[in-house]
Amino acid sequence: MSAALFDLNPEERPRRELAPGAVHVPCWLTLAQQQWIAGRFREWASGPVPVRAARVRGHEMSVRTVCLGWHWQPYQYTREATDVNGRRVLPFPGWMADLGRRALAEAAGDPHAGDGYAPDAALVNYYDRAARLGMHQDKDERSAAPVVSLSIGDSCTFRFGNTRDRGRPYEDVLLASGDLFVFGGPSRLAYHGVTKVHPATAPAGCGLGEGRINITMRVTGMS
Ligand code: MD3
Ligand code: FE
Repeated sequence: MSAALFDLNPEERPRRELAPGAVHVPCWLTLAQQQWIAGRFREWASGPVPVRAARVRGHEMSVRTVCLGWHWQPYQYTREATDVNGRRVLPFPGWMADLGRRALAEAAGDPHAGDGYAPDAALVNYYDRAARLGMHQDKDERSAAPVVSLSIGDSCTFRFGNTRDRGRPYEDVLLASGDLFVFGGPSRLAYHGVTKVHPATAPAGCGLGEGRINITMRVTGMS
């Protein structure tokens, strides 16, 4: 029995709260939804601000990112992508805010849990087979509101750590196409990263032939 195939069986990957506020819901998006979102990604990636590798302390990240609503660059949010081509980023889509509210309701098991949630920025990351994301905290937002994460394409090993430092304790979790992850409450400032992309694991029909897309929705607290 293939380990990867076994791991992707929903029975083997139950929904789980890894730590208070950190909820993993495997297989949340349908294949049709994944495919549609992958199509939107191709549009976003072509401009007005193209998908790019951000430079952090002089080093280019291996992950490439395109932003919606607000443009993220280390370590700030701006309306214009002053580190790329100076153009204003695309607006945050209404359908994505709706999806974010449904995600919070799903993660909490409470149909009203997402009612007040108004994400205004999305970082859309593209990983090729060699891309990694080092352990970091997301603390450029001025709001403690949850982050909603959606994955499409190849699966990856996601490392969920603690709020103190990059080291142990941490837990490695498989994130696969269609998975939802919500990080709120005490988990909002946990260190996390992506240690490996698993090539050729994208399910047929997800809209992405190779590589991995991750969308994170955030509330910047900016105006
Ligand atoms: C835990 N992205 O964009 S998503 C990022 O798969 C980022 O592309 C990863 O880390 C990716 O900043 C991980 C899961 C995630 C996102 C935000 C978090 C985990 C988080 C914020 C707080 C704690
Ligand atoms: Fe992050």
